[in-house]
Amino acid sequence: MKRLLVTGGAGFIGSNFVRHLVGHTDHRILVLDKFTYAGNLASLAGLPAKRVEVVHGDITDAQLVDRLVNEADGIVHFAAESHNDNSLQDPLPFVRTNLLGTYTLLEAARKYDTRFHHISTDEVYGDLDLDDPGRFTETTPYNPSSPYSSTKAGSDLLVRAWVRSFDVPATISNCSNNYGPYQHVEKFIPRQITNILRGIRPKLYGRGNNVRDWIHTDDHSSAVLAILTEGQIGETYMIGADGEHDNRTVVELILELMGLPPDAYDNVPDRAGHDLRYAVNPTKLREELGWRPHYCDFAQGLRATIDWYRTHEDWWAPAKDATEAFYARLGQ
Ligand code: NAD
Ligand code: TDX
Repeated sequence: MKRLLVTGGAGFIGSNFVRHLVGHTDHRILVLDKFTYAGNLASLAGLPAKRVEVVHGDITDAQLVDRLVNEADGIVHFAAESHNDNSLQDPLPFVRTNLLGTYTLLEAARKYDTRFHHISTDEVYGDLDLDDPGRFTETTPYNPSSPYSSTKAGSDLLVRAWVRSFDVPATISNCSNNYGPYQHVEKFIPRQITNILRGIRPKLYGRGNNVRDWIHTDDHSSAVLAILTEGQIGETYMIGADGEHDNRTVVELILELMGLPPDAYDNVPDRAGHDLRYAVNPTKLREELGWRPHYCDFAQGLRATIDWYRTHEDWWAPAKDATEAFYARLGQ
């Protein structure tokens, strides 16, 4: 492949993937991003203009998508409305972007027979009990809980149908919770780090027993590149790095790493329909493609992430007040 179209390439994970491509391949990269509140050109700063071109546009714009896909040898589709709490307040943008946007890209991929990789989430499988010994696999039945996860589940099913009915050469990956630099301050880990940097107490939903399976975003990117280059067309791959922790433990660890007492946080009202536990079994990816995560020590990855937010206030400060005003309206 020579020229890759990366949708949502100005977001948290998409921009990481663009940097990963620049460092590990010689592809040219065309970013298509709407620059919603979550897109940030500063996340792509410093990349060579010869390799990375940015188009400001919407994945539901069929004419624009047709033109860009016609020029591309492959598509990696990250663009989405991505935050559960937003989807509980206003689901419509999730339906538009995650469903209609994916449909629009698939139709163009079908027309030009273009390699398509769809980025999805472990949330499409619903949640697990805390004492369930199992983890999600590629054959776990879909059972999404929130407007966000239901639209991601719908987008996965569109991809599967376009593979089966129209032979679109597509793969899907379902990844667990990402952390690392450039993540929007609405999300759990950066919200707590930047709260502490601002002198605000971290906010834990409910009792904080909910478990998430954390992976560093660099590891997500290396897994996506492995699937894009070596994955079997029509297949789904789970991406995870054996990083299960409950939310209370994560908040306590952030407080400890930032030199504060472990109980210096507030319990706030729980999220509606809050999924209890996510856990990913990445055996297929490890055994079939030989992929391994680089970040195996969560505390070390978290320390580096804290350092990044400490030294990049110019990147996150513009979004902080509006984000906290949103949570204040919800009492969270
Ligand atoms: P993000 O919210 O940080 O970024 C999303 C990007 O998509 C932004 O740059 C935004 O401007 C762009 N976008 C939104 N609507 C668009 C539209 N209609 N047209 C073009 N661009 C549009 O999200 P993220 O956390 O980087 O997630 C990226 C992808 O990874 C999503 O598909 C998400 O479902 C998936 N995912 C995320 C996680 C996670 O932990 N964050 C885990 C698994 C999977
Ligand atoms: O302030 C908070 N306090 C809190 O306790 C916030 C923002 C969150 N939480 C909890 C809710 C979740 O149990 O922390 C956990 C993580 O929350 P989010 O960062 O909102 O992530 P989550 O809802 O788990 O979804 C994330 O992972 C899967 C991404 O946002 C999705 O895009 C991805 O699909």
